[in-house]
Amino acid sequence: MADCLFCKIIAGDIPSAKVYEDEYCYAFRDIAPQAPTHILVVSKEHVQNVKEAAELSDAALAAIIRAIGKIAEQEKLEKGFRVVTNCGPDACQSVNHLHFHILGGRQMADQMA
Ligand code: DGP
Repeated sequence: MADCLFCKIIAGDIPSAKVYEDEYCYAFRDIAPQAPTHILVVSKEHVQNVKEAAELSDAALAAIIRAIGKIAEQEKLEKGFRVVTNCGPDACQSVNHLHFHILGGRQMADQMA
């Protein structure tokens, strides 16, 4: 999508610290990390958020979930990690391209929000 920040990152038009890539998704370090490990896993196909994720193929959806597990292993998050996806204004979604935050490397707060 022409005016989408994450589409530009996937295309390599904006630099990013890549940690993983396959046919369906691309993962890179968040520019403003909220934990020692903070990675964004984005679908290569542009959909706005998890509500629109039903438009993706089953293969793409499965690949994204598998990628999260692979990245956690790669990043040695043996003690655990949190996966967050913000959807819409109440959730403070700031980039309207489906992405999952992987947060780890420290004890997460008991409360999620
Ligand atoms: P959300 O608020 O859930 O839509 O998350 C968007 C995230 O994207 C936020 O944690 C900051 C990150 N981000 C925004 N712009 C850039 C960028 O140019 N590069 C990288 N690596 N991350 C970005």
